[in-house]
Amino acid sequence: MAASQRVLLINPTITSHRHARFPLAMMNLSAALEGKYESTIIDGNVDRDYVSTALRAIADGSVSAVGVTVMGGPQLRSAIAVSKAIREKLPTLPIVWGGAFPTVCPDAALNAAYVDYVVRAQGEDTLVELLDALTERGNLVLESILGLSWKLRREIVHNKDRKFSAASLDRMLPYDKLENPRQYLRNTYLGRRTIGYQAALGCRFRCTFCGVAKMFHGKMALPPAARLDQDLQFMKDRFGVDAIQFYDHNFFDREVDMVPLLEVLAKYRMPWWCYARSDALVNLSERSWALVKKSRLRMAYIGAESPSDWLLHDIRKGTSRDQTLEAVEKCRSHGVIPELSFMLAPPQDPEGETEKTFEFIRLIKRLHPATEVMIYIYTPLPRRQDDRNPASMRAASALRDCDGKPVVFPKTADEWAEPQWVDYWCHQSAPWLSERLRRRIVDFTTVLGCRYPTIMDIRASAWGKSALRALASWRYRFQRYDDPWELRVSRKLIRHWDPRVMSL
Ligand code: B12
Ligand code: SF4
Repeated sequence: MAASQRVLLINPTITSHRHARFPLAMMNLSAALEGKYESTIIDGNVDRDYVSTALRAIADGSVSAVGVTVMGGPQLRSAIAVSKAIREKLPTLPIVWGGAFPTVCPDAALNAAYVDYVVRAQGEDTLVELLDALTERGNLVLESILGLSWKLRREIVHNKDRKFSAASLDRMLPYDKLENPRQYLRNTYLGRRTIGYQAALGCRFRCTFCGVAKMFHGKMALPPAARLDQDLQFMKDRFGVDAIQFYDHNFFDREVDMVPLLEVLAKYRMPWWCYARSDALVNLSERSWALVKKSRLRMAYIGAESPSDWLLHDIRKGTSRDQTLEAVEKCRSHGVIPELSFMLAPPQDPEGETEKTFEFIRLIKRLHPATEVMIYIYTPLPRRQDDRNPASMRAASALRDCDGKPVVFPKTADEWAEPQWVDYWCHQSAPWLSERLRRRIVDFTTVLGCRYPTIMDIRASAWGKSALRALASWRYRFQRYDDPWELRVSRKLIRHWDPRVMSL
């Protein structure tokens, strides 16, 4: 592959144009390729005909490899569609998958005729080395590329993991590679021109259920304050950005390291949103809370997960029920909206834990009604086929479906794209969830969402939200959640959003 040849980087459709944010994975990869390989980005969130665009781009033979970013769930389907189309048109063109799905399920990804290489976890260095090996630049051979999974005569080979790297914190993102970067700025409840941005990399925790832990293995790096300052100034001057959604896996790290970043944010005073842990917020000093307030943090997404300390311990979350309550109180007293996410119906006691969580949510709503609540089903990550760790093997073999049969996870990308597994990946369903319980959770979520319409939905009118609230109040008060058909209909009429699917 000559330097003039191109790598096509594709972000398959995952959300509507209205909710599209910068395709950060592709932008980071493109920045890493700079000076070594040319790259073109196709974003299926803004280009709804991205498959045809990709086929046109490869037609003249100048593209030497295609990189596709893949999150499990709906994006897997779009990734399959574009990869199949490319394979059909140019069967010898190498197709590389990377991102959350292939990192967790490299075997399933490679068990597809339209995927040649899987890059696990951080992709920058692995992709460059893979391209070097494919073009026979230097002496690199596939066996030596860390973080790569590939096929050797139909056998899947997983090379060793690559070590965590903070190198991308030194690179500016190539906004000019995108067609009209301004189309990614969104009117949200945070601001008129909200941007999706990642400051820090990774997370130092290793919660067993979380894909981030599989990607970073407990490693994390914060950007220098000067870098954050430079980026915010750039985004403000260039795009007129007035609000930020931080896509950092976990924004609040050790307080001493956070203070310089909070000082930068306090300088810009743009409303912001981020992921946070309850223990970090609870332990923050009053001085730092003052900075948080000054910087205009509007909402913090906190993985509360469960009110049961045994489950929090089981999933190695490292936080407790009391810390969740304390974090809610801290947020309330400092003018920050806590957005709590919960994982219902764990396989150990789906019904009991679900009812307990409903009660806990009701308690929190009494303490701080503005708290936002995100309800998911607990869906543990599938075990990698070569993972022989006794604890993960035990946990996997303990999973049973509603009929008591062992849960068998899909072995191919196509199987993962089937509706029940898309739902699994999106935390909407699980094999041990009975239809009755699934219905009850959906009904509770509907009643709760109507009784307390989300502030993130700026499309529904104020009167529409008030009507929903009034309509849902008796059901919520008397806990009559079953079959709230009138709320379902009203919700549709009012065109109320589901932030779990859309993001802000
Ligand atoms: C933004 C985002 C979204 C957006 C999508 C973007 C948009 N609005 O335009 C939306 C809101 C639609 C979304 C949806 C979902 N998301 Co999401 N999302 C994220 C988030 C916050 C940021 C992703 C990002 O841009 N990261 C920054 C880039 C630079 O990192 P990256 O993507 O990991 O890329 C690096 C590597 O993975 C690799 N790489 C990635 N792609 C490729 C491709 C190639 C070729 C190579 C070589 C390498 C490579 O190299 C990159 C640079 O190092 C992440 C959390 C996070 N901070 O990553 C969750 C996250 C990826 N989402 C996740 C999930 C589960 C989902 C959902 C499937 C379910 C859910 N309920 O959240 C839904 C699907 C909903 C639906 N449509 O029905 C999980 C994945 C976990 C897992 N088990 O795999 C994450 C990690 C959140 C979490 N902590 O659980 N999401
Ligand atoms: S703290 Fe959050 S991001 Fe980090 S491993 Fe746990 S759940 Fe994942």
